[in-house]
Amino acid sequence: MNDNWVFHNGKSISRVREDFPILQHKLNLKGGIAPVDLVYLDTAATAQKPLQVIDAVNRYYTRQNSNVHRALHTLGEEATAVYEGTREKIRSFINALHRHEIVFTKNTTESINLLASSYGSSFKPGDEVLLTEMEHHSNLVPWQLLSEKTGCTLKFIPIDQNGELELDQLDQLLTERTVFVGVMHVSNVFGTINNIELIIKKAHALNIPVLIDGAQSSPHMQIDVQALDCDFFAFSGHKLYGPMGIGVLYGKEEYLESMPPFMGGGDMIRSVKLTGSTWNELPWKFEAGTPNVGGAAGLGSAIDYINELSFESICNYEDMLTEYAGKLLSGIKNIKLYGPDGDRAGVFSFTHDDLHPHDMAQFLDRFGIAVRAGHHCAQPAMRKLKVSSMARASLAFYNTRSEIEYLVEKINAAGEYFSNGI
Ligand code: 7TS
Repeated sequence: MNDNWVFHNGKSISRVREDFPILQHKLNLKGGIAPVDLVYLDTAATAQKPLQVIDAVNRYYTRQNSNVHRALHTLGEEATAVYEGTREKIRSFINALHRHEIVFTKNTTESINLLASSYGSSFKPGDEVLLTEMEHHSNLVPWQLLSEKTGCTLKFIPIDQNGELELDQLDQLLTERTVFVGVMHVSNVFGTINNIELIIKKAHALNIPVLIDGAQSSPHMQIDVQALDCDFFAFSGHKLYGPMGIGVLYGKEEYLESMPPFMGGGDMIRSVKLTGSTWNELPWKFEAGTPNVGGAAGLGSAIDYINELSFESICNYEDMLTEYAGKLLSGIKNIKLYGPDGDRAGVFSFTHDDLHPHDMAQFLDRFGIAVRAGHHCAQPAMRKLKVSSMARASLAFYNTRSEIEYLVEKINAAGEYFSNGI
């Protein structure tokens, strides 16, 4: 056991864990079992929040709450500064060229719906949208809805049994009919890190814009949208240690400028007559109605928190944890671990020969271990692998090697418990 990692700012892993109140909290289980420590291994679903984020939301509602962009009073100016300040933090965090290329949404799902409804509104029958078979439903269903509306066709880069993209098919799949490419950066099922650089390069050679779904990559990898040269990048604040209800769509200025509004209402207009309206400039053209300013306050604080620990330091620690977890989990008898053999993210989906993933998740829960079980909102990928459900452990920098050892111990115990015919 070696849990003595120290982050860039001198904080040890145990000190970092103290920043997360929920990790200090005992879990009250059903059935009269004594309260247990939480072992949170479900960060791919949502990340826990440090006190700094919770405090920022609290501070916003206790001292700064006001509507943005419209009040001339002090509080209104302060709330606007908080909201727009977070936009700048995000710009810098993903290295976008302009602040107005950062559009606030509710989450990754809304970012992709915005894009499909707005950018996709000009698609015609015969146009092709290229996705992959591993997409989360949120980067699939909005395009299916668009296809029903516009008659465009959806095509898919296939996946193999390791949950990796068959990129040798890319040249055939990208055609003169392809008008858009959307691909996830990191798989929330397999932990695959997709070669998006290659996909972007090949799509751009044919002048096709590319969306990267960064829901699972943005919290665990340094993102540089200019270096990637992606045209759109979507992610969720709640997976980035921020509050729920705030997300981001990054888009290159030239594309966002050309796109019609997603929703109509207050703040997104320049002038309104009964007979028609004109639109506000970027990014507000896409932000109709009162936004989630408290969420922005929390997300800004989450980015400050990450920067204080240093993203590089976080990534190094998570890489070490991921390698350790991969080694231990792949050594467990009777489980099948999905995903690539080599480089991967800290997302480990598995099935057990003797018990259903839901039984596995419920068994682990009795020991305070939170893992997800199910189809992980990626039913086509599961179907391709002929699996209806998987259990999934996912990591973050607040996890420890001893937690992984505990998980492995209890997976083994679950196997024994169920193979004894109980
Ligand atoms: N894209 C990917 C790759 C995801 O993993 C998720 C959520 C989404 C999009 C949607 O994010 P949202 O914030 O809009 O809901 N993934 C998961 C998961 O794996 N378990 O719960 C949510």
